Amino acid sequence: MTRRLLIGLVMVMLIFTIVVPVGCGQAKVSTAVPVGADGVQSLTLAVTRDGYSPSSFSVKQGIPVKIIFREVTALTCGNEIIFPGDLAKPVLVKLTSPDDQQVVIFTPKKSGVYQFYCPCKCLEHVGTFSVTSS
Ligand SMILES: [Cu+2]
Repeated sequence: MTRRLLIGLVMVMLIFTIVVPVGCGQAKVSTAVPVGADGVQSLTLAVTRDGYSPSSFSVKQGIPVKIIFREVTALTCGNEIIFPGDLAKPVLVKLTSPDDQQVVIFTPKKSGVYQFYCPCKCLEHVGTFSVTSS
């Protein structure tokens, strides 16, 4: 009886050590933006009730990036986004209606991790993207 219980416990622990880290890792995996036929890395960045979608993505250095910013639902502060732009001076982009779309185009020159956020930098409106060389 005790031995069975012990084996059961070990099994449960094994499942947790295997499954839990994988689950956490998947949540943090950022969307790799593919290079389109036009030679541009295009990504639609939407504001949803839960925040930015995707909230994290990665692009390649030296290749133009086109961000199409839109919102899925009418929101409070989520309609404005501050984007690093050309990574030298941040740009503020503002959606005026739920149907509005704004485009930000820049070419990442330096690898690293950058943030984009709403003007009040509230918890759900902070995202990151990484610029990778190669
Ligand atoms: Cu916000």
